Amino acid sequence: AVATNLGFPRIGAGRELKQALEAYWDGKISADALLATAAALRRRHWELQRAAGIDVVPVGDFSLYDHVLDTACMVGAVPARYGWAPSAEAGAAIPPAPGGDAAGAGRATPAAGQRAEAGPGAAAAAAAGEVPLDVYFAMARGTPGRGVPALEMTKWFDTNYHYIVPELEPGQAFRLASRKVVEGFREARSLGFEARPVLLGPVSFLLLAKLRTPAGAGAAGRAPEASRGEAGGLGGGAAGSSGGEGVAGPRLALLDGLLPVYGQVLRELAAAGATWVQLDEPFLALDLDEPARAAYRRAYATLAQAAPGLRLFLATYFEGLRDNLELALSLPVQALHLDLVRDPGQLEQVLAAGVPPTLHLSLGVVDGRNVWRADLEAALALLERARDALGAGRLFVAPSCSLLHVPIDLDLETDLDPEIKGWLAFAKQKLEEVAVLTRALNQGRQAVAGALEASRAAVEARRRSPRRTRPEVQERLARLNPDEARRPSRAPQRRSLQRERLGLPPLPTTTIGSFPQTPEVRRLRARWRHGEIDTATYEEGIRAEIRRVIRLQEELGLDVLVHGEAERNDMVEYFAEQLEGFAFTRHGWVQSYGSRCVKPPILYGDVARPGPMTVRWITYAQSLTDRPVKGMLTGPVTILQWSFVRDDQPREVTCRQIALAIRDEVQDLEAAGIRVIQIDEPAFREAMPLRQADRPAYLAWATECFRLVTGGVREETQIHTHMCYSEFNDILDAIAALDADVILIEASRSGMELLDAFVQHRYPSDIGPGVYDIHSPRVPPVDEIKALLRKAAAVLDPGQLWVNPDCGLKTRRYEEVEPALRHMVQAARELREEWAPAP
Ligand code: THG
Ligand code: ZN
Repeated sequence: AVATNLGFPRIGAGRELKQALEAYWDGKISADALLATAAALRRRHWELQRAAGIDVVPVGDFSLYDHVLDTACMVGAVPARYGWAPSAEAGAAIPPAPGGDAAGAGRATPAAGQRAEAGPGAAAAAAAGEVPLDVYFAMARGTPGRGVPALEMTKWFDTNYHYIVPELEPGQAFRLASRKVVEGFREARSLGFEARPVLLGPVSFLLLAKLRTPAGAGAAGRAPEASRGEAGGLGGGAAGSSGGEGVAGPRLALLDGLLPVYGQVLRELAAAGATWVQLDEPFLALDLDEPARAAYRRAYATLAQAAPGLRLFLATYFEGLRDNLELALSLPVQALHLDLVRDPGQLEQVLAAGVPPTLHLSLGVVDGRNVWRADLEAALALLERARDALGAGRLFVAPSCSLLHVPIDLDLETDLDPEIKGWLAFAKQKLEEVAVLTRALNQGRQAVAGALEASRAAVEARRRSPRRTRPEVQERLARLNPDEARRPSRAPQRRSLQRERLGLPPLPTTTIGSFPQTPEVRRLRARWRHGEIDTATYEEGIRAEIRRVIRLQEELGLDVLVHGEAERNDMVEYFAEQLEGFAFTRHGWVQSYGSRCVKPPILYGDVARPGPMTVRWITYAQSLTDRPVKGMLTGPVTILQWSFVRDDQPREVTCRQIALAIRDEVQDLEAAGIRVIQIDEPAFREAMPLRQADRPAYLAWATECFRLVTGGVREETQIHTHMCYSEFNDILDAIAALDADVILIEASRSGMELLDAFVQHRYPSDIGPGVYDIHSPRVPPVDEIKALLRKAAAVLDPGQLWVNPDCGLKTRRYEEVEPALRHMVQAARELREEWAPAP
């Protein structure tokens, strides 16, 4: 058996890539310096993987921004607005692209930089016609100065990683326009590594892309930075959607044009000496219809012929093959990777179905999505079963998926509680586990007896640890009564009661919760964290900020105020830090998008709330004004989804525990006189299972958890929720079942089209469709806001409508926020006049 890895984190243990990228974007370092940092990281990461005992390392998994964007560049799918003019001629003999003024091109390409690192060989001519570095970044981030919007961005399956959504057009022509993976392979080879190039497979590439349709407007998805104008006229779905004909058909029609480019890449890789190529096809483990299955057959029949002698390693992950098992086993590839963490049972199914004699299996037995140390005994049982059936010579041992989604090295966590640290493994440790398992297969268990014993002891220690369990939490869960997750009446009945109590006008105005985090606020928190100022000084600083934010909102004339969240960093981290059952890392960064990272908390035990978390700040804010101030909380599903969670009990049990803790906070806020409480669930949609069949069960427990949070409040207490990053069409019944009084959503970017679903489902509660896009610094004119509200009022009852921005204001500056909110309030006032019933 061969120890292998499907992909490694890119950002660097010290976030070196983040720093280099941001310095480059700021004009502080050259392209060469950025590319040198990237090359140094690749080399360091290959060395780390080899030292951990990995026989075959991945290449091409590295990216300066995102691997889906890399793939779009590889196949020359660069939308015209980036000013990169592909030549009419096809193939390699293309003259250098003129660059075009949208992108300020002319600097080195990523491939050129890697080439420099890889030494001589490919000459400058090979760079001809390749996508330049600044075109690449323009696609990722837009060009704010010139107003060229970025490509959209959306979640990579059910992870917290965001990919850049390729934008294709009907009849899209493809041609080889980046040799990053070929150059990467040469680079690894020249450094002495046995490497397997990794490509995003052609079918998944098309299913992840959007098709620009000639007619129609509006675009879903998002791009949280830089300027985005109207992405306009895009249709189609992205990760997580089915490959249904209605949606995916037009994209899959591009397959025949795409395959020759993949074929060319495979031939160039073979010529460079590659023996295996990994093709990632996560969609092969999702719901597929017949046209999508046919696309898989066609694609792999073609690719199998493209480079005779080159062996194809087809990687599935994030789900089991289930009904696609026969299809997967029938494709003409030489290895098939299975995610045995998500679906351990599929090994037996595959063995029962009959593994073709020429097929290798790659068994993903070490969890690439979570941070727990593996149970080597259990993993080995699966591996030995496969070895006994197929022979060790036909096996790869691997993590379940790319390690992109976990931090790099547990050894750096010197402050972590040693007991909890003993339960964990990050990327490096996971690869060591893969190596141990491979040795056990090849040389027998006795060859790794020490490691197996250590694993057994760690598993046992975690199982036995009193740190994991809190009897009072478990008893409370066991005693839960369905009535606790229910308000006595439904939202429409509560509406007038609440509006009267709160003294709200029609079209009430509010914000999502956060106000700009100024450098002063960030510095205040940092100085307190580092012990440079005492708690009293810190708290007075936060109170001063709250005073400022409340005054500003009163002056602007907003109806429901917020305290501004100056005391919070990341919302999930903020709540997790105040709950029992979570641990935190110092260096456990995971890439979220581009240079941006998150440091997910590690939820290891039963969750409890030792005391109130937000009451102090909210009641202080409420003491400053007569207008209602909202209590701001993060919902249980989002805390669950954005943390590393325990794997020793179902997610829904963990989620209920979090819900009970937040419920207690809601009760305390209400008891302290807070009349409006908002429970944010931005991750509600993305936590949904990838397979259709699993969704109803998820939606049932997720809505129950939300209602568990809010179910204890009085009729007159108004519950708000906010969701972003969401398409609501397929989950509207669940959203209605949340029984919130007000839902504040992102809708401006789609020109209120997103409301159609709420209309069709006769959504019963109030809706605040965001009236301007906070992800852009642009200040929306009053008339534009009024036009959006008119659109909303044309389809909804105006008495249902709220007026608010589409997301929190944390990342914006007051220079933009103040005039934007002023316009928003003005728009609401003018429409109230206009719509007031005639006297
Ligand atoms: N919190 C968490 N997960 C998230 C989001 C969040 N996932 C989805 C979405 N929001 C991701 N968006 C971002 C936006 C900004 C940053 C990261 C993810 C970001 N990170 C800082 C950086 O990389 O410089 C680090 C932040 C820090 O110092 O804590 O800017 O809101 N959990
Ligand atoms: Zn939001």
